Amino acid sequence: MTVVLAIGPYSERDISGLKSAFDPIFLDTPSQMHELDASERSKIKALAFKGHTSFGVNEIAMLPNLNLIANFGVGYDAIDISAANERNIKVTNTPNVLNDDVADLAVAMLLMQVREMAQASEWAHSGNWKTAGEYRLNRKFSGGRAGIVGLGRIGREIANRLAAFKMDIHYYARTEKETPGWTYHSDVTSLAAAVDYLIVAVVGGPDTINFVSREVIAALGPRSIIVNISRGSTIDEEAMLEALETGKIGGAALDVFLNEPNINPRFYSLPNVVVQPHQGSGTVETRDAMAALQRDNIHAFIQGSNLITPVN
Ligand code: 8YV
Repeated sequence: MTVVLAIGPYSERDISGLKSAFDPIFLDTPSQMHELDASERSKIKALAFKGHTSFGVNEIAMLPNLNLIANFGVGYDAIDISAANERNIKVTNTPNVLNDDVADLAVAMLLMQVREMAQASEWAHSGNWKTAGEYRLNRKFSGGRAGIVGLGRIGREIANRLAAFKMDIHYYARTEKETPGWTYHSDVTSLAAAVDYLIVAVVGGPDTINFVSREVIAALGPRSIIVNISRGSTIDEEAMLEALETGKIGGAALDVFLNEPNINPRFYSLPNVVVQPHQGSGTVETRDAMAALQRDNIHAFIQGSNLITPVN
């Protein structure tokens, strides 16, 4: 029988799905592998991984007979793919099933920011509406200029939604796509200079660290808004914080941060930032679909059939 290890902050639903499929050993974090003795660890063939704690060379070395890492999530930047390749370990992820939710949240956060919905809600909740009058006028959303950084599966869903808001769509991607009416930029700084809203949907990992650099942020104007639903690492966070604090950009709507959940406390006191707790894919329906795809990949591995969504 294939021994499966499950590491990560799994929900009760995920735990019962994994239990009935594989009866795995459960750990909350990779560091808890030290609690298993060497003979237990050597029996583990497949890992059901969830979360954003790094799983690198040292962690892989603790599982000498590991052949599969099935990641719960489309982004697998926590996993060292070169280290996995060295050991011929296959890695899978959960693409596509979360595109709608993540794109929905990106658009909702942008709309929330532009229409000042949190502040306006507070205005009504606090009774100010009755005592102090109407909430201040804000800004028209439809018809703006949107720049998508990364026109992959999720970026395209975001662009499609913003196009329905009659926005002028600009995008950066490694290569130009078949997108009539949308404007391609081969570099992110030129994209930033052309738009009101910069929506970051590029993959995380070593290749995209600070992809939205200080220079890119400087190319945005004082009314611009940055949305990030990818990874905290894709934006120069220090440069963004400075730009937000000094009014060089208008605002940000962020679902992802460096060092989650211990995010930089400077974000807490910024009135021009919408902060979400990395919940892009966080609906019951989508998390169920992600869990099912993770299990299906493990089943395929056990049966010796083709993996459904391999990444290496
Ligand atoms: C997480 C995500 O996977 O899919 C991704 O890349 O960032 C999320 O959906 C989720 O938070 C579980 O860790």
